[in-house]
Amino acid sequence: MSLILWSHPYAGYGQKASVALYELDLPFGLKLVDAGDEAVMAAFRAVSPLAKMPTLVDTAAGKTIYESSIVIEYLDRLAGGGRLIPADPEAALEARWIDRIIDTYVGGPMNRIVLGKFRPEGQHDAFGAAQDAQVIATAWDLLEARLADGRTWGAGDTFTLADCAAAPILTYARRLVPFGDRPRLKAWHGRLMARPSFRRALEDAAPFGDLMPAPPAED
Ligand SMILES: N[C@@H](CCC(=O)N[C@@H](CS)C(=O)NCC(=O)O)C(=O)O
Repeated sequence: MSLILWSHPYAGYGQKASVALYELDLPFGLKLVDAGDEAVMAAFRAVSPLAKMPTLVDTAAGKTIYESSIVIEYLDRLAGGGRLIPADPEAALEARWIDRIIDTYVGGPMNRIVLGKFRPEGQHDAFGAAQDAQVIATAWDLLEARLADGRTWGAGDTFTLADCAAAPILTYARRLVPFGDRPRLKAWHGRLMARPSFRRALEDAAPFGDLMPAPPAED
């Protein structure tokens, strides 16, 4: 097996890569990133100096790929191209744009809010967390408006990079900032939840329990 994914099944960005692997039907081996195991973490840092999941190693090509979006670009090309990154340049631009919005204005602030919850007593940053929540709410508005053209998936009528990003990140982030009265966003997320590739990623995560320091989404 030439593809090795350094990840944790519960990690949102890790799921983003595994959704892509499942969509493209590419076999891979998981190297479990266990933050509590110093030997594993030392090995992970040797492969990936920033120690960010996912990190993909293609042993056949002798390549290590960092950053989930770049991992997906690489995997799509490996699988023949034109699926998760559409062949049409305009459609590809839209997929990358949605992916950037989700990564920068949902996933980034979400991870800061979550990490903030694990800070020691007296070290919390309520002002920063409120600002991050506002950024996520603005991203929800942007996505709701973008979905107004009736598209089925994040960037059009086929499942792309945009959906690989959205499936896990929306699932976690809506627990911090509810979708509220944004029916198109809610309906898109419903379709993502039913997608077999994401269901597999959720099944991979299930044995680890619910590690998210926020109540389940109610809206
Ligand atoms: N922009 C990065 C974000 C990756 C990221 O933040 N991954 C999280 C897991 S969801 C992580 O590795 N966290 C561990 C840490 O920051 O120490 C990507 O797209 O790959």
